[in-house]
Amino acid sequence: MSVFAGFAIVITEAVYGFWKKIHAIQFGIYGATRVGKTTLHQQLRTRGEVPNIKKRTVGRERATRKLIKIDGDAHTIKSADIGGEAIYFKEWLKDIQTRKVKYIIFMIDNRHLNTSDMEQQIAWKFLIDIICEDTWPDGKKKKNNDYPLAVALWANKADLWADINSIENPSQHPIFEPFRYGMRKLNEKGIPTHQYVVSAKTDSEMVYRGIMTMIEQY
Ligand SMILES: Nc1nc2c(ncn2[C@@H]2O[C@H](COP(=O)(O)OP(=O)(O)O)[C@@H](O)[C@H]2O)c(=O)[nH]1
Ligand SMILES: [Mg+2]
Repeated sequence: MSVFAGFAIVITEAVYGFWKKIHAIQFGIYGATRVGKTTLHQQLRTRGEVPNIKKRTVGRERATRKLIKIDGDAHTIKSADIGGEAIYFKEWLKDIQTRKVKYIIFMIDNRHLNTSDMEQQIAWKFLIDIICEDTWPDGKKKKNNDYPLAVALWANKADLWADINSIENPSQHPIFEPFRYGMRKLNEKGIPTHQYVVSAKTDSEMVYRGIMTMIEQY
C-alpha cells in the first residue's frame, strides 16, 4: 500500500468518526406516564445517577442532541421529551412524523405486572397502530423511509424488580408478555424489535449500551 493510500484511509476514518459525532440520529422515546422517560433524558445528558423526578412532563419539549460514547465509539442522537398521558399521544405522532424518527424506544416499567391497569398496553397499542398504518393522519401515503429502522421495548426500573445478572435471556422475560402481540405486528410489517432490561435512573452504562446496540444492529 502506498503512503498516499494509507494516508487516505486514515483521513477517511477520521472524517467518518467526525461525521458520526456531528450527524444526529433521530430517536423517539415514548411510553405511558411515570415509566421513566424524563429520567432517561436526564441520564443521556448527565451520565450518572439521576435524582428523583417529581415533575410531570407537559406536552412535547424541543428535541435536543445527546452524545452517546461507549467502548471508544461515539454517536450523536436527538430526542424530545414528551408527556405519557393519553392527551399527549398525538404529540408522539407529530414527533415521529416531523423529525422522521429512525429508532423508537418504548419504555415500560413493572407496574403492569401488579395491577389490572391497562395504561401501558393502551399506549403501546396506540404506538403500534401509528407505526404500522400505511398513511399519515393527513392522508399522505408513507414512504419506505417513513418507517422506523427498529423499535425497542425497554423494561425500566430493573433496580426495583430484577436481579439483572440473574436474567439469562432478557428478551424472554415475562415482563414483555403483554406486549408480544404488538411486536409480532411490527415484525410482520418488516420492522425488527428488540427487548432490553434497564435502569435509567441508576445504570448509565446499560443505557448507553442499549442505545449503541440499536444503532449498530439495525
Ligand atoms: N427505582 C427507579 N426509579 C426510576 C427509574 N426511572 C425512573 N424512576 C422514577 O420513576 C418516577 C417517574 O419517572 P419520570 O422520569 O418522571 O417518568 P416519565 O413520566 O416517563 O417521564 C420518578 O420518581 C423517577 O425517579 C429507575 O430506573 N429506577
Ligand atoms: Mg416525563
